[in-house]
Amino acid sequence: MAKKPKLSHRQKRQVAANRQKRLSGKQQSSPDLSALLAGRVIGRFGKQADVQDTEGNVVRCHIRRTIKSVVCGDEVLFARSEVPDENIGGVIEIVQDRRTVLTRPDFYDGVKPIAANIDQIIVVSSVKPELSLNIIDRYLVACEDTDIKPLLVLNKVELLSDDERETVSASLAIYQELGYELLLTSCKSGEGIAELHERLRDKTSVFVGQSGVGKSSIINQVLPDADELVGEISENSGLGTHTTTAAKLLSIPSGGELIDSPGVREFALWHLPQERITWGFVEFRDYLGGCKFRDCKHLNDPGCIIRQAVEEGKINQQRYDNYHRIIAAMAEQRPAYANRLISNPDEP
Ligand SMILES: Nc1nc2c(ncn2[C@@H]2O[C@H](COP(=O)(O)OP(=O)(O)O)[C@@H](O)[C@H]2O)c(=O)[nH]1
Ligand SMILES: [Mg+2]
Ligand SMILES: [Zn+2]
Repeated sequence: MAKKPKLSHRQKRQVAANRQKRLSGKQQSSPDLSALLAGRVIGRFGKQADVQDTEGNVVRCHIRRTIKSVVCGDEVLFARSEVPDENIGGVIEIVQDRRTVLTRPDFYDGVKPIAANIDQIIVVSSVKPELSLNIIDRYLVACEDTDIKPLLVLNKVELLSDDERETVSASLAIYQELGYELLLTSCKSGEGIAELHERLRDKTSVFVGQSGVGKSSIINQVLPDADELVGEISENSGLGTHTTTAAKLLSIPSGGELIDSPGVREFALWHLPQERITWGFVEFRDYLGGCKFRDCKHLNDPGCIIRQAVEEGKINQQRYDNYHRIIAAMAEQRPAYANRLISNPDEP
């Protein structure tokens, strides 16, 4: 056995001090909490993040290595560098608990956060080329999964005749009956735009929806400096594309904030397990656990009280049909999805 080395007095003191620190749970690098500043992450770039402090100053920060993830919208505590270099002005020390988080599936981690502290998801649809309730249902399921409140926006309504408008309003009434709010807008006539400004005030919002419905046009109306390209079809085309553009948090001049990126707009196209889809249909919740068989598919299974509720008119037939359409589409998509994740493991 090796002979124990003899410690000097100084070394002994050091060991005792280290031990004391370790036992009291203190890390040598623990930040002085009283010196930290509050801020919000408005952008993420590689190993750094831009943080906006309460006075509106933007400080590019390093991220303390012990922090697991920092995304756009995060509320953080950061320390200003004592000697700021020209690029880096501080270090993010603490990420506050997230009120809400938007995630995307990740091959390695299961899910990966992409934006945090969002108050509402603006689900944009349009009447032309066609209105798809199935797509709306899919977005609503994804919103329910995140527990972030959706606002349904139906755009391009100036294209409707009075009769068509009545038909469309009647078919969207299902959602209002379920408690979802609906706003009709037109970027051409300006209808509903003032109300949309009102709905964005004092909140952090994201816009989602299929390509061509008018998201960029609407964003240009609420963020005059955004200079969004209208008619661009590169984004939001689903599983075929993937994009590495990081999310940004933007201040709306009339009040409120927007978190935006092509990745954020692709939200809802991502895969969800079946039980989350079922949970996402709010009107099914009262019946969950009540079917005869625990693994009820709510299809032709005997003793299915969801199907029974549909037959009794308590659950809307179209919603029920869309539920099964979404389940089937997700099942079909699963293998393609896995391939996509394997081929792009480094996506942010
Ligand atoms: N008629 C009409 N067209 C619109 C309206 N809003 C957008 N558009 C058009 O719809 C197309 C797609 O718009 P865009 O904003 O690029 O949609 P995005 O793909 O969702 O970002 C463009 O040709 C726009 O000019 C609207 O309210 N009415
Ligand atoms: Mg666009
Ligand atoms: Zn059932």
